[in-house]
Amino acid sequence: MEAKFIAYNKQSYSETETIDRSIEHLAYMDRRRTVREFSSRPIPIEVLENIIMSASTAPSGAHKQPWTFCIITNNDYKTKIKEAAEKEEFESYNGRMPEEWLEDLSYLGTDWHKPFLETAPALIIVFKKSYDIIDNKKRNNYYVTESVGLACGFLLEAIHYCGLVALTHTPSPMNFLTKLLNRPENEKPFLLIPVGYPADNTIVPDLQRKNKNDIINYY
Ligand code: IYR
Repeated sequence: MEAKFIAYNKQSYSETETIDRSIEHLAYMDRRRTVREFSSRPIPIEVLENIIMSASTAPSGAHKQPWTFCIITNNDYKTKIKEAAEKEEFESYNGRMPEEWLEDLSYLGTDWHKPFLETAPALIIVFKKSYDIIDNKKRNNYYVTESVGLACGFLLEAIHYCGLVALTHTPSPMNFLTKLLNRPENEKPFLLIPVGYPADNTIVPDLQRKNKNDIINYY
């Protein structure tokens, strides 16, 4: 394919403005928390579409955009997903997860019950596509996990920007979603993200984030 280039639409800030923006953005991002209790207040479909389109602005290997998003607002689907996820999670919490893993999770208070899969007004299920099918031919995608991970990061930021909250849920194994949602063979479930407004008086674990010295190395 022949490359076509256009002018980059840049934004210019002075050094002080850049510093101020970085401080503001850090404070804003630091307010994001994973939330497990949702209000049932519905989210306008336009909002769900826009946050997904924000996610889809993420960079991807060879710009293949190897992702699909399913929006679940239908109660029957939510119930089916909850039942299937809890069945897997029950097995995970009762034998599949090693002792160390359970110990690492104990302070978060998670267990196999997943009520948020029904209470959240919307579930966004992210699928990764290891290949595309174009004119009946398989076309490879690249750095699929990295690309879809980046898109999910963008999605979480968009959710936060809208004053909504989310939970990055990882029922394991997740292949029940492929069947339930009748997804094609080239799509694999990646993350299940309930999205909504936080329930009144929601509490979150009192976590500390790592500090600069723990995560940054200077050379
Ligand atoms: N998938 C399970 C277990 C779980 C695993 C990790 I790592 C977490 O940070 C939280 C939960 C669940 O969703 O409960």
